Amino acid sequence: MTTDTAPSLDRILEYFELPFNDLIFRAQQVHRQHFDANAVQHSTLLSIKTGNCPEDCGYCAQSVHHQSDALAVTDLLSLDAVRAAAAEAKAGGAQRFCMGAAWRRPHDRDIEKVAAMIGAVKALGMETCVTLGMLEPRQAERLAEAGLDYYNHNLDTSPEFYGEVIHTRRYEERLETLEAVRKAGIKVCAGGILGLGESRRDRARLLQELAKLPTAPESIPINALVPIPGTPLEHAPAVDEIEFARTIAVARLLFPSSYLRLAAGRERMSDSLQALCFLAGANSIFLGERLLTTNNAEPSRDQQLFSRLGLHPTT
Ligand code: SAM
Ligand code: DTB
Ligand code: SF4
Repeated sequence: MTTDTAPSLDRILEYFELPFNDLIFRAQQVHRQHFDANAVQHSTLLSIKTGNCPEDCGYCAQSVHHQSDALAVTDLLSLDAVRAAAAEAKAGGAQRFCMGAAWRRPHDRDIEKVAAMIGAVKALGMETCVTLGMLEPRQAERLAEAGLDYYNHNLDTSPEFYGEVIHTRRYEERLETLEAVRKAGIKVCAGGILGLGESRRDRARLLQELAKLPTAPESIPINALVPIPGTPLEHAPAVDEIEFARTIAVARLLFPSSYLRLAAGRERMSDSLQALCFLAGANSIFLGERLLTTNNAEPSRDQQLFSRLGLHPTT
């Protein structure tokens, strides 16, 4: 989808307002035209540098501005530690290994260390993704040279609601990093979080902003807020489950050939809600015990769920 053909906000809201059965049916039709409807892509996350982040994202355990007691702050992990975690993730069935660092923007010396990690993970035969905060164009080019497959950088919410949640950077800066990543030839992973206290209109605007990118992100994570004690959003109410599934279905209609990841928040979701999200067009998840600082859905529970639903990993 290009900027010229990006749907209007009214059109997106019309999708949201469709009778639920019609919306899910349409999303499922589009999904089947572009994907094996029973295949789910598996990624595993590792926090390679945890905590002490100067940004103040209201949802995040890792900001220096919040007091999340349970957080185990670390420096950048060693290459050996990353290689071992990636090998374990591969043995657990992950196709892609995603490494996250709590930086506002990396130093060039960090980029060199992460480039070595990318090389080590690729040598295991896995796809790589990193999320390191804002990037300069030359840093994106260096990561591309190292063989990086995906860069994750989320818009998180609508431009209008953004300032309610994050005060230390601008929406435009997120868009600039996405542009640098795209220009460097790295695939884009960009999505958002539901449950920040945003309205349906904000959810529609987030999807519209993603659709306005010159090329649609290949991967779109939809996170459900994991409320973290000590953060400003610790008491934010969960999004209604039907609204959550609607958002996935609308995303499927707008991004027919992108992978839609049911990302953070699955630990608190019922199996039925996850099944509904797969029906609505979600076809990617994080697999493994941990996300970055919080627990993921239990691997054994995931196995049972996939078996009950007849889902198999993407080949
Ligand atoms: N520091 C980098 C950045 O923000 O771009 C990379 C890591 S950051 C933790 C990656 C993404 O995780 C955020 O953009 C946000 O969408 C998601 N995230 C962080 N904390 C979350 C939470 N408590 N619940 C759900 N998603 C969360
Ligand atoms: C994304 O959209 N979700 C992941 C990944 N990109 C880096 C992060 C989820 C973090 C959940 C909260 C935590 O574990 O700290
Ligand atoms: Fe830092 Fe990323 Fe957390 Fe924001 S989401 S506080 S940038 S680690």
